[in-house]
Amino acid sequence: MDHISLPGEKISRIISAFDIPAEITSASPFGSGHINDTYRLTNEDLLGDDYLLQRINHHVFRDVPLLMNNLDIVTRHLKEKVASGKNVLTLIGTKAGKPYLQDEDGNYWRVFVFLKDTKSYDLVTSEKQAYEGGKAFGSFQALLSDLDIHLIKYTIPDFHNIEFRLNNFEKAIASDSCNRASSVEPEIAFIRQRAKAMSEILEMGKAGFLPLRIVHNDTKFNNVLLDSHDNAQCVIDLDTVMPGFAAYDFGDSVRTIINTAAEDEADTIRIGLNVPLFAAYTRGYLQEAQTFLTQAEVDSLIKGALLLPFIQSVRFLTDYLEGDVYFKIHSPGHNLQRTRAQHALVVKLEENLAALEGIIFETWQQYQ
Ligand code: ADP
Ligand code: GN1
Ligand code: MG
Repeated sequence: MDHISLPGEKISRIISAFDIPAEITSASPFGSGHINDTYRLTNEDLLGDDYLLQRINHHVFRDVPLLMNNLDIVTRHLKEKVASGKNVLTLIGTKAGKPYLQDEDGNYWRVFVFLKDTKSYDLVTSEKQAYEGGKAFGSFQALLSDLDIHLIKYTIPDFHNIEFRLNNFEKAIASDSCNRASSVEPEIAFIRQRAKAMSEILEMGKAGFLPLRIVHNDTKFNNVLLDSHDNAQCVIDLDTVMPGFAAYDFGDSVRTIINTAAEDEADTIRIGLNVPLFAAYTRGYLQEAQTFLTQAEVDSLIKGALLLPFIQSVRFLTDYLEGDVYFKIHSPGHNLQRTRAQHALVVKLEENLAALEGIIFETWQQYQ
């Protein structure tokens, strides 16, 4: 065992509890997710499958058995519908026949087959990548559109509920447990100014104009794997697959695709809009989602594109105010830097909203 941040002996014991049909020679930290801890497990047989070990963050996902049950239902449904079950996450159970392991410290672990020769991008650089990502997330929603929504439970209630997020934000300001509120007054004001306008999707949903669907809820671009030719291979990170609105997924992808800089760019001057990437993503997404989207949902997509960076900024700033307890950070002030980057993106989106909406409608017309 090498490259591990947990003691080797401990991780070896965890790995050996799983029914992995291979000899594992190393476990290395992998990926850039903000929530779970991920390790790539290397197979001694270079031609055989590698595996991916994850410690599920049970402070974020409070009911891991419920989450794993969702995952099982979703992956089974996808495998039944996708030819040969290819391009769907495959879980490896424990030797005791369970889908996850709980260790003596109370941590939850699971293992997937590692999808070799794939890449996940934190930053999108080509129209091909954006188009392929759009197809992957559109087809993901389409494939789940006939699954009984009542089977899928909420792993994090109110995940994209803006009222709930704003309430938590106001509570964090009021308690100001880390004495940080006075140093972020401009960012607080930015959020308060826009709070009301951002509740449109929620209101449309409450009024029954938008159908609840099974959606992914965490469609940032690094949650789709592409192959070496940038063809989409698999949608991953299924922990937040829950009932929600189609516009949430569209908006979260756009948040990461259209931005000319990273989600946490410190130099906000570098944050701009890459409109051709947005157009390519929209083309891929609507190509697949046209089979089930209603006109009201299509009208809501642009609102999702504005809401998701906004709600993300509310969550980052709340976490900053609460002392960085939710998102992994890589430096002090990281959550504030992320907040500012999302605000810069919201401003750019606001300035260009009509043009972006025009692209969505033109693309939609082509598919009618
Ligand atoms: P997090 O919730 O922390 O974002 P993810 O499930 O997204 O966790 O996994 C983190 C990273 O690991 C992904 O961004 C991707 O690069 C990689 N990854 C996840 N699942 C697989 C897989 N089955 N095969 C190959 N790489 C994977
Ligand atoms: C988290 O797990 P990851 O890194 O794919 C978060 C998302 C945020 C994202 C911001 C369960 O996603 O909601 O949009 O960070 N996931 C959870 O980068 O909170
Ligand atoms: Mg992820």
